[in-house]
Amino acid sequence: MGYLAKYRRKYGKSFMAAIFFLTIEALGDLLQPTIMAKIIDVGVSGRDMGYVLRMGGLMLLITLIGAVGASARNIISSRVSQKFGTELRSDLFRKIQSLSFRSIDKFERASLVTRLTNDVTQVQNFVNGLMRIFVKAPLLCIGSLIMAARLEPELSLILAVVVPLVGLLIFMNMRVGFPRFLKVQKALDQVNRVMREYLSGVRVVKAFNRFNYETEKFQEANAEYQTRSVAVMRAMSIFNPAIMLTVNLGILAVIWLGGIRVDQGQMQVGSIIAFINYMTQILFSLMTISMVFNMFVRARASTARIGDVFAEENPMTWKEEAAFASAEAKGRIDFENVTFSYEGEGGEPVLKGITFSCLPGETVGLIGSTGSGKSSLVNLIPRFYDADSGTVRVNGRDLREMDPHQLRESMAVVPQKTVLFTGSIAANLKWGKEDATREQLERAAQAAEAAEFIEKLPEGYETKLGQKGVNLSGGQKQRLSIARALLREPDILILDDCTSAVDVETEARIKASLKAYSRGLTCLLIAQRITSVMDADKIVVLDNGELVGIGTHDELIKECRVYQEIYRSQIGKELHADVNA
Ligand code: DUT
Ligand code: MG
Repeated sequence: MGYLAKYRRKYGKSFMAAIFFLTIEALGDLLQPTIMAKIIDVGVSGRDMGYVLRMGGLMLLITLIGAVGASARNIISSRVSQKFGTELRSDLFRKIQSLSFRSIDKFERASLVTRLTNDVTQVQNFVNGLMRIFVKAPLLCIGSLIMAARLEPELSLILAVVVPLVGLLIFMNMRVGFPRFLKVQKALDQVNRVMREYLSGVRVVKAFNRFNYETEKFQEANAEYQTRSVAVMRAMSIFNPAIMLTVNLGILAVIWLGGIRVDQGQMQVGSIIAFINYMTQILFSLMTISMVFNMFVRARASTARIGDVFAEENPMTWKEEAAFASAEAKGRIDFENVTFSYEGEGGEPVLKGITFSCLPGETVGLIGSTGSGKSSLVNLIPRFYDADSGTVRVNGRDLREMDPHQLRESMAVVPQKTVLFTGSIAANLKWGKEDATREQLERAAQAAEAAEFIEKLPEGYETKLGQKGVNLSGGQKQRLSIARALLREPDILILDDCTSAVDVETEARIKASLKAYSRGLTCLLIAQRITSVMDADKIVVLDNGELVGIGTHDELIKECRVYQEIYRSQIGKELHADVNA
């Protein structure tokens, strides 16, 4: 995982410090049984109270040093893992922000959230665990083996049988457990996915009374999760008792053989106790190792998922030089034989050979049936996506040479789907211009026909939106989002069907004030209603990704079949409505 190298470099030293203290702690643990054996064998059996006290003191001292080591290691490992997790999370967040729309489409938003939260936490926990127990376990295991062998070389023969046997059992445990464990992870992902889908569509679910269907879907996923978990537990269930049995048989053998040797005067009782202590320490560390391996499997899956995001390259390039728009080209947009598909070159094109221009100061209407590619077309202008072939020019410059960041400074987009953020109305508007004054806010709100309803709200511009705040109607939100765009004082304004929830008169007023608000503004206006675009300087008609007509209303109504159809269907209906009224 290449991206982890940075953190390895940064936290390597602290990590080693934690390992150092961990070693002290482990050494303390290793010495204890031997000292105890001495106390029993020399002190107690020799009735030497002074020796017992001296060795007891030593034992206390070692315990103290071990405790200090443990505390230091605890402090370091918590700090390092927390810092590492926080940094990884914010790096990932920054990376996600830099992703192109194509990449975001690819990952699916919800999964990016899981990567940012759950996956980072898994890796963080693993790093923490690594510093706490992982290194300690092999240390204790090998150390205990050596100490035990030094203490009683003959009894170590039992270890030579028991330890490989336990090792084998643990290995088999992991072999059986891993694949099943991965399946549990997958099932859990599925439970999360169903839940996410339900929550994001909860209104629709309730509206269509699909509650039972959703519940069933959830129960299915949940049951699958249960089955998988039970399968793991069942497969694993024989191993722990088997390990315990093996070790206990080993202890039995130690006591039995040790007893014989004590009888023969070749060995002392304390050594047997110490030996058994070492044996349980070995067992304990082997079990810890297997536990950490479990954590490792999870962390590895998470690391890979995070790595996928970091590996995602933004293929957009640009030239560094400052973009100077010549005065006469400022606000100009040109499409030249543009073809575009969401899958990238070779995919099903949603725009085919589009050629047209918006001159500075023009208002260009964009109309066409739903799915005809209107939004896709305007998405190319702020470089949300790059065209597969053909050229898009803004201010007379090829977009492929322009820094998207700089490009977007000079334009404002009102997206089809209104997005407002938690916070006050004023804060939301200021997205358009951070340092906007109150007058500027009011002027933009006025132009977007939003001022009136904002002033009626109890707290006016300071009214909080979103969670715990007020909820606005669809049309009110649309007008706020127009005001936000206007505040930017852009050269190019793109309105993607953003008056769909506003009544016809209000829409007409908004359109009238747009021109007055900002002179020389190039405006691209997408609409479903033909009345919204009828008075534009130029109307572009899209049909199924192709440009099928361009011109003024009068020209199109004569020549363009698609335009005629839209006109007939909409205006016809409205006349009909008038008659009924
Ligand atoms: N499309 C995608 N991926 C997207 C967005 C759209 O594949 O992220 C497809 C769906 C459709 C085509 O592109 O077949 C054109 O969609 P677009 O949103 O551009 O259509 P529209 O003219 O804006 O439709 P509407 O009036 O419903 O907004
Ligand atoms: Mg659209």
